[in-house]
Amino acid sequence: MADYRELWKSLDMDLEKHDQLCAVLPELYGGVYLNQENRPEGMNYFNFVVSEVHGLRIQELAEHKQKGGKVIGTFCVFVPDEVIIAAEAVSVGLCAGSQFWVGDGEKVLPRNLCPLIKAFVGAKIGGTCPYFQSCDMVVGETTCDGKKKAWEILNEYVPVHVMDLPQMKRNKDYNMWMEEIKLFIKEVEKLTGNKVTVESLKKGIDVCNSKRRALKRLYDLRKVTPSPISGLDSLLISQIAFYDEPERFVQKVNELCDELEERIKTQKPKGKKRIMITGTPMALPNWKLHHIIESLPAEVVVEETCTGTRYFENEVSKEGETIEDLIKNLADRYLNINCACFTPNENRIQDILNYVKEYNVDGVIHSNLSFCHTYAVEYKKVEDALKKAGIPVINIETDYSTEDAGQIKTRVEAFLEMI
Ligand code: BJ8
Repeated sequence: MADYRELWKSLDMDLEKHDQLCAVLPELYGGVYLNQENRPEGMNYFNFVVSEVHGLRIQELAEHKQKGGKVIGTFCVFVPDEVIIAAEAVSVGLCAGSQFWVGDGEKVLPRNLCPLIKAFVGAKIGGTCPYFQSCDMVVGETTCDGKKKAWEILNEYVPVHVMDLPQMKRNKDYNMWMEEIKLFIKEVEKLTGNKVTVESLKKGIDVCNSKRRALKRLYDLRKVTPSPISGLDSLLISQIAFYDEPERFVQKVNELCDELEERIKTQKPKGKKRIMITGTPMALPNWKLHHIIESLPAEVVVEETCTGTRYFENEVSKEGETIEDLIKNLADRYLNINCACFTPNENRIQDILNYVKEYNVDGVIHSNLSFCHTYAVEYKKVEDALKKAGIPVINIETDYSTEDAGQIKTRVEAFLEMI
């Protein structure tokens, strides 16, 4: 990686602490990713993106800002990126998946809280995430209680706009969500000085839909037995989707898919168990569960998570001639995401059952970040439905530490034997 210290300094980062972070990532990445055998050539681009994770993309953001552009950080797949793109701002996903940030988060948050929340707050207050440091505004949302209250603390460090996400999906909730999108548009227009027009919003819709289509194409290829790409590599691509330049990302994913289509023609059976992961999101660099599963005779073939299908399923329609029409289209697509923060949330159960068939799944692992109550409570519904369908399922609750890795491996091993 080139020398980016001046750039990081200009972002007011804690360089010493950041050095410590930079020192652990290559080893972690090497151990988890580069040891995989027979990886597609197309993964070289994504290796490069990781090697430059705090470099080249940050440089691009800085150049955008030098030209007067704005950078907006998000934490949830309900925030419509289309609006951000329409206002010529850049969107970056800020969910954090490393234990490195948890300690700083615990300085201002209770310890018995979801690690994802502690990590993103810690990343900001420790000044060790250049994406966070590049943001002119971040967008929170009222999903779980932990996040909802964390915005108040985060707002002391960076301007936060909170979108009030309904918790049910009745007509009045759709109307409320449309109002929230309108408020969000106003806020983004105020920040950027750019008007969101029908034309620019349609362009934003195009960009986001093309990203969804590329990811869907990748996931469709995973339906083949054996999958032509590991779950680890697919997870990495989903994680990178949240911050890479969208058009380049789409091109690289499509190039990779071309290669995978060729692979499928010649590959031989591997006899691995096909596993679905469902549950809480896995933010970069949380590769723990995939790594454990794929170190055993199993492959992860689909993730029903926000770093999986919930991020890309369903496109936004471009039909309509007014901003109001397009806002309705956005609300329709986004309120179709089935997060456990909704009640009831039967459609998530249906999604899981559908994916079991579509991806030819042998067993399901419910992955729950510690202290995430919505997903933990919803597990009962998931378990009941899968048992009824005759599909083995286990629940694994874990955080970002590595202490329980051995214990999880033993449980997954036993689960695979039982399938
Ligand atoms: S749409 S899953 S990205 S809220 S932070 S809810 S893990 S306790 S991230 Fe999420 Fe949006 Fe839902 Fe998806 Fe639980 Fe942690 Fe809360 Fe979390």
